[in-house]
Amino acid sequence: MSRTALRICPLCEATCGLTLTIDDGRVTGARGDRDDVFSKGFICPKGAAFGAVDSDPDRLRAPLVRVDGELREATWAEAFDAVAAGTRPVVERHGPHAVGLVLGNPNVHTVAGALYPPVLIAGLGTRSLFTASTVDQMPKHVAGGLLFGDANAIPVPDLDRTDHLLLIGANPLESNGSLCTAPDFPGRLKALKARGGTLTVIDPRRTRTARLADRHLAVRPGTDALLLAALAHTLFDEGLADPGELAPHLTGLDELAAALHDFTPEAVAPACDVDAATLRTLARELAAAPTAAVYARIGSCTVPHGTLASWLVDVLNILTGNLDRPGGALFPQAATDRTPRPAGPGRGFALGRWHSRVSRHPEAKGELPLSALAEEIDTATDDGEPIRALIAVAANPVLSAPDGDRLDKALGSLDFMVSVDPYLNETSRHADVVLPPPPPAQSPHHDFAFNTLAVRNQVRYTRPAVPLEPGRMAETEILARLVLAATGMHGADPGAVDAMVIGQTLAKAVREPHSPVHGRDPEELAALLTGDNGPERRLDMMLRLGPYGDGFGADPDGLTLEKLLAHPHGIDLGPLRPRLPQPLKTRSGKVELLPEPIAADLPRLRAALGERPAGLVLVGRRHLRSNNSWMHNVPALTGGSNRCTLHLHPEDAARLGVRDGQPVRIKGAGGEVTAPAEVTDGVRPGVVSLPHGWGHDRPGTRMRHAAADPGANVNQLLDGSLLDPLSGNAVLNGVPVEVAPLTATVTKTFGALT
Ligand SMILES: Nc1nc2c(c(=O)[nH]1)N[C@H]1C(S)=C(S)[C@@H](COP(=O)(O)OP(=O)(O)OC[C@H]3O[C@@H](n4cnc5c(=O)[nH]c(N)nc54)[C@H](O)[C@@H]3O)O[C@H]1N2
Ligand SMILES: Nc1nc2c(c(=O)[nH]1)N[C@H]1C(S)=C(S)[C@@H](COP(=O)(O)OP(=O)(O)OC[C@H]3O[C@@H](n4cnc5c(=O)[nH]c(N)nc54)[C@H](O)[C@@H]3O)O[C@H]1N2
Ligand code: SF4
Ligand SMILES: [Mo]
Repeated sequence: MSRTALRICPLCEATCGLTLTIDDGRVTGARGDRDDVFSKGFICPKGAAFGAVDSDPDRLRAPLVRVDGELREATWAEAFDAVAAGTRPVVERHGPHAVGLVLGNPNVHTVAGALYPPVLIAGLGTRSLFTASTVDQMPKHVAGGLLFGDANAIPVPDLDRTDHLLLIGANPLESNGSLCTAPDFPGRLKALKARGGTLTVIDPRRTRTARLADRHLAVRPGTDALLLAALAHTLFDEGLADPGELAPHLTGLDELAAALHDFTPEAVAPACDVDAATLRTLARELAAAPTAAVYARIGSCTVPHGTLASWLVDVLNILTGNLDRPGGALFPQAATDRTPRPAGPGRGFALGRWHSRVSRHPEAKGELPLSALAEEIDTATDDGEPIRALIAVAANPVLSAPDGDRLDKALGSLDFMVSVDPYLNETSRHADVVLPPPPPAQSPHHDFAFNTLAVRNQVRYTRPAVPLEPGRMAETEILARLVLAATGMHGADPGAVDAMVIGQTLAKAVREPHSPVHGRDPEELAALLTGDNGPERRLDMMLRLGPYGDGFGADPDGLTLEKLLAHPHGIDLGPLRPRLPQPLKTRSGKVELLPEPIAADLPRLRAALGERPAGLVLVGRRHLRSNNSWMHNVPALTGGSNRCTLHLHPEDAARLGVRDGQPVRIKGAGGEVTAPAEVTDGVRPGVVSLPHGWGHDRPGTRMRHAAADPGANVNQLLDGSLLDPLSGNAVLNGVPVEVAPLTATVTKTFGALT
């Protein structure tokens, strides 16, 4: 019997509502849900392949436990026994920091990943926390932390209302957007142009997004901070800096102007290959547009000056009066956000409260750089223990982080490792216990993370589209049991984790004068929660305490889980609204325009004015039918132009004697890889591009389709030493490489090596 069910797509940040067709408990089709309040029917090829992603035969069906060196299927009870037996002795003998925690990208796409990792981090008390953020957007968090006092205060471009979008280092026509949740991002860009707005794209590649733009500037990789500094300089220089209504909320405007004094368009132009006149024009256009937004993503973050670039993006939005105003860049307000506190000074944001053991990298947002994970495992020092046990949840750092070969060896040397992952892949193959979550159709969905970054305030929740298959365990329960096993409470009821969080949250809420439940009895409130299980009760609690919530009866028209369930296509909460000064948590209670760590990093940017290394530099790229490291196993999403080839410009190809389709050797500080050349003027001269997430040729994995066309791991070209110092973010773009045709002799050497 065929039926349909709604399911929010977890495959990228756009969070489209899907209508799944289900036959005999299997997803046989997916189309866009036209009634979805946010996505209104939009779907992309990945969403359309939801059924194939869901039913991949290589997904693990039962836990695996290593016995006599070999991973074998086990019961859930055996698996959690093994987790407790593997982690507890390490904590007891070597202390909490000897247990490392790696959280990968899909955690922001699951209910489980939102609700349980914070409990695990707190319960373990480990400082050895590494996430995908430090190979991605940590500079945005640090910039938000320093400017606004809150690392999660990330302004989002008001795509649907802006008159002018300056889009930097992002390719939403392939990625569908990031830190800017917008179903049908491409359609929204086209609508911007249709209403007479302008789109400028800054990218060393002429991407599909760039081809849509009114103007495309092929910047030299890694130099966006210089370019943005020149724009900000020009605004001051030409008297165009006008924060307007923001002025009372700002401190440090004069100091900012002085700090940017040297970054004239003329000084910056030779470094970034954008001429001074164009830089001035960009600045004037930003200032002149009725509304404008600067939006920069991964190409501006995964570079040596990632934090400065991210800071300058916000600075430009502020100097043009576009922060916090419709058509500019605003702070979303999600339904599960904490009860908004009254405006006023906050605790501020601190960096470097502790440091990594080996290279003394400062923590940022409680995290250490993923680039440093290998050395934190494989290098002994006098002060403190190396990581001996590792918990990896939805993470494949062997492919996603720099120098996978070193990390691969390091993982092999651990006393114990557990992976929560649906696949036996390059990382999870090292685990002693693999805990496989069910496929997405069997999981509930709510976007705790992406609703805080969405271009429209809205709230949606979908229950599992099909029931759990026999032998499956919900990922929420897997993580709750993992919390218990790793923190010395092995065997307790997993519901105890939710009950504890609910108890603590409500106890705190009733003490807060601004809370709608101030002064009430937490136990009485807990008894009011609805939902089929612990995670649903937690969602109900967050909704009810949140900015649109019913406050447990204080506002009978407010949100509850019950109300949300009655709106299966979601509830629209309106366009983004100005919120300042409420979101500010700096000690001054103002936007601090020139925070001390930023000022201290500016000399490094000034030095970059004179740096222009010779030779080729590498950048990445994404493909619409791919997603980081884990979707190459779905036949429907592979092939065609979705290939791991090295894009290089015809001029470079001619100079190097490389023909289209010929295998080339690419060499970087961390090693070398080979890939077929794809000669294209879609990259600018001097720049080559190789996508990430490939390299599926390691033994002991079980991703058969991916292994048939493994591609090369671009991150093997990195040695992990290049970081943005303020955020610890890896430098993945603008990396120097050498490229040469793969000659017969080299092929032979390679053959011998592999
Ligand atoms: N060179 C280069 N490297 C990059 C990037 C780049 O642009 N260039 N991009 C970086 C970025 S932005 C990111 S976010 C990282 C991503 O890096 P990771 O976080 O390591 O990434 P993924 O490949 O997205 O997936 C991680 C794992 O999650 C598993 N998984 C999938 N669905 C689920 C689920 O529902 N539950 C659980 N528990 N596991 C699941 C997959 O099988 C996979 O093993 O890569 C980074 N690496
Ligand atoms: N189809 C698909 N969608 C995805 C993903 C995926 O792997 N596949 N991954 C998801 C994840 S985890 C993330 S974080 C987002 C990322 O989303 P986006 O930030 O949109 O990522 P990309 O598509 O990699 O676009 C980055 C662009 O930056 C350019 N670039 C590289 N170096 C520089 C530089 O120095 N300066 C400038 N100005 N540009 C530069 C690259 O050429 C590239 O076109 O996408 C998400 N969506
Ligand atoms: S755009 Fe993203 S969320 Fe929408 S269907 Fe495609 S993969 Fe899913
Ligand atoms: Mo990412």
